[in-house]
Parts: sequence; structure tokens; C-alpha cells
Amino acid sequence: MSTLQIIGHAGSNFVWVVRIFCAEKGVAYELITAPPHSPEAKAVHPLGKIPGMRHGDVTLCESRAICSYIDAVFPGASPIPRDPVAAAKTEQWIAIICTAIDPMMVRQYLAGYFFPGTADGKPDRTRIDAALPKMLPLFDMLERTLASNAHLTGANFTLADAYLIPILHYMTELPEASAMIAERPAVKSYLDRQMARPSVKETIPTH
Ligand SMILES: N[C@@H](CCC(=O)N[C@@H](CS)C(=O)NCC(=O)O)C(=O)O
Repeated sequence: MSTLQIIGHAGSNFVWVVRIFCAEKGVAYELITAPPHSPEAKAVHPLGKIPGMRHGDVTLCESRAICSYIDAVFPGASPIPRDPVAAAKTEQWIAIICTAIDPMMVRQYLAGYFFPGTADGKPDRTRIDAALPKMLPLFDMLERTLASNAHLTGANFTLADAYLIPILHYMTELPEASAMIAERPAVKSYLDRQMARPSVKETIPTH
């Protein structure tokens, strides 16, 4: 059978999602390291984003589509539930993460530190400070959810957790967000537990 290739940079939170998913399912893959807009990324994503995937003649982009393909093609225990309610709850949380949490915490706040685009290369305080009040209700939402659930959708780990963990992990590396996590015991305890999960531990980006 053809080698499964995941195309992208390990530091990308969406690449990390796919890598956690593969680790959970026990699917082997080769990571083709490529940043966004590289020739490798553009070859599989019309917008040059990462992750991309190549498996024989099949090329795909977008993390959710990639996980869906891998889930259907490879055997192994899946973190995508088959039960209709659990499956829909998983998709519900993935949508909330991709449309609300990632845009504010990663694209606006984290990018203000790591990809500021300022003339002197210093963090973009305007962008960062504008994100902070909008991040508070998102962390509150997570605190309420995780206060009564071990995982986002309930008792079991699902693909929705694989979407959230990389973002929360990166938030611990930045001062304001790390304080927001420290002030929310359920979020903090959730993240501590998830970072020790084998699929997460073995895929933590090293750079
Ligand atoms: N919806 C996409 C998002 C992928 C994405 O935004 N990847 C980022 C890296 S974490 C990227 O390639 N950014 C470059 C860009 O937006 O131009 C997915 O789920 O895969």
C-alpha cells in the first residue's frame, strides 16, 4: 500500500491535529516538512495552507477532510464517534474551535506575537490587546464545559479534543493567555491531562 504523507510544518496547530488523529488510530505516516505557501503546500491546497495529504493518487487538504479520509481508509480505533449524537457533538465542537477559538487565539493573538508584521519585528500590541477581551468569553465557555466533562464532548476523547489541545498548548507559551488558563482550574486540569496522553506527547512539535 502507498505511504501516507502528511504535508506541513509540525508547528502548525492544524498539522498537529492530523498527527494526533493518526497516533490515536495507530496509522503510520511520513511527515513532509513544508511551510504554508511552499511548492509542496501549493501542490495540494489551492490556497497553499497546511496540512495537506498525499496517499497514492489521492491528494487532499483541510485537516477535517484529511482525518475523514484516513478514518475511512485505514483500520484502527477511531476518535470520531459512530454514535449519531456523539458524532454530531464532535463536529459541533470542531466547528466552534475552527470558527471562533482558532481565529481569535491563533490567527489574531498568537500571530500578534509570532508573526507581527511590524516594522521592528516587535509584537503587534494593537492586535494582541484587541484580542484579549474577546478571548475571555472563549476561555469561560471552555471552563464551563470542562468543569463537568473530562473531554469536550463528554467522557471520551474525540477528534474535537485533538483540535483544541494544540491551541491551548500554544496559549500556555504566551503571557496573557497562560494567565487566563491558570485562572480556570477545569481548563488547566484538562490541558495537563491531555498533554500526558500518548498521542499528544509523541507528537508535540519540537521546534
Ligand atoms: N481550515 C484549515 C486551516 C489550515 C490553516 O489555516 N493552516 C495554517 C497554518 S496553522 C496556514 O496554512 N496558514 C497560512 C495562510 O493562512 O495563508 C484546516 O483545517 O486545515
